[in-house]
Amino acid sequence: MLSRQDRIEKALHAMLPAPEIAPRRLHSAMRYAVLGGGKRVRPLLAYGAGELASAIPERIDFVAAAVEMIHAYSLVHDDMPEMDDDVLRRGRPTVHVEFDEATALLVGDSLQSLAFQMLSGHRLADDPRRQVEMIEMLARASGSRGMAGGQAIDLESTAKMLTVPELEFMHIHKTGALIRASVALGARCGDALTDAQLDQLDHFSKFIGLAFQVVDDVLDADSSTATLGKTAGKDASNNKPTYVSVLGLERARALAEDLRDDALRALDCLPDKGGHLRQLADFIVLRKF
Ligand code: GRG
Repeated sequence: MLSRQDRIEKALHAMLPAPEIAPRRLHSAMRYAVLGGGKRVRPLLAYGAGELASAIPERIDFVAAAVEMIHAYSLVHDDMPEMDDDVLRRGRPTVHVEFDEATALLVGDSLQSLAFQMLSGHRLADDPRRQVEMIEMLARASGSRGMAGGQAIDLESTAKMLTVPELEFMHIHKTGALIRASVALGARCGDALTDAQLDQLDHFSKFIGLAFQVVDDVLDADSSTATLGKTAGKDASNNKPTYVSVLGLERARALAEDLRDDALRALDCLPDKGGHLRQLADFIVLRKF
């Protein structure tokens, strides 16, 4: 049996257009953006939630690949000079550096479309209404009321001192919405969970999404470019408000632990106490990159 990590690599490989298919440069750049490493946190969350719901693994593959495609698109656009202006991602030159800016824009656009093609072109749920609901969930999580909206708030926040609730609002959208959708969509590939259990999973994903961002801020402040595979210290050099700039390093670390504990508590009433999601919660908080 393939590990979850192998499953997602294989699925992404198969779902991305082959580099020999025209337009070859765009397809090569899409593969470069998606297949070049990455922790695959969002797909792993989708598998973890899908397993709890006794979903058919082939169904979860499409959801896991779709959320990773949306994530990869966001990274490609975020790295462009108009946004974060970065040259290093996943230990390699960013897409606009390796290819060019116009290609990077098109990579993001095409990955977003491909994600929705994966969710709409394959059977993911027995009830078609549930599948439409799932597609809508990903659309909301990615758009102006979700990730893209969070990015807009982030851009407006440069050089501002935010309060903790304001920071939280930004990150619930920018990072949290896609993490929440990854769990929710994975869980909806199966039907073994009650509505109350789905609600508990949603609590888990909200806590773990915020914990993910707090840890990201800590690592940016406290780790090296070589370890992270992306430019360290970017938040401070871009004058961005972060959990570290607002709370300080130690309190930010403690907050990440508290959020992890809240997330784990939310899993207690789920089958196998949340199974693989418990390990993922630890990985998200203890990770070094
Ligand atoms: C451009 C619409 C648009 C949105 C961009 C998510 C995002 C919004 C920007 C990424 C910038 C950033 C560093 C956000 C902080 C948290 C985050 C998403 C980190 C990167 O995700 P990881 O650590 O990356 O899961 P890998 O490479 O492991 O997949």
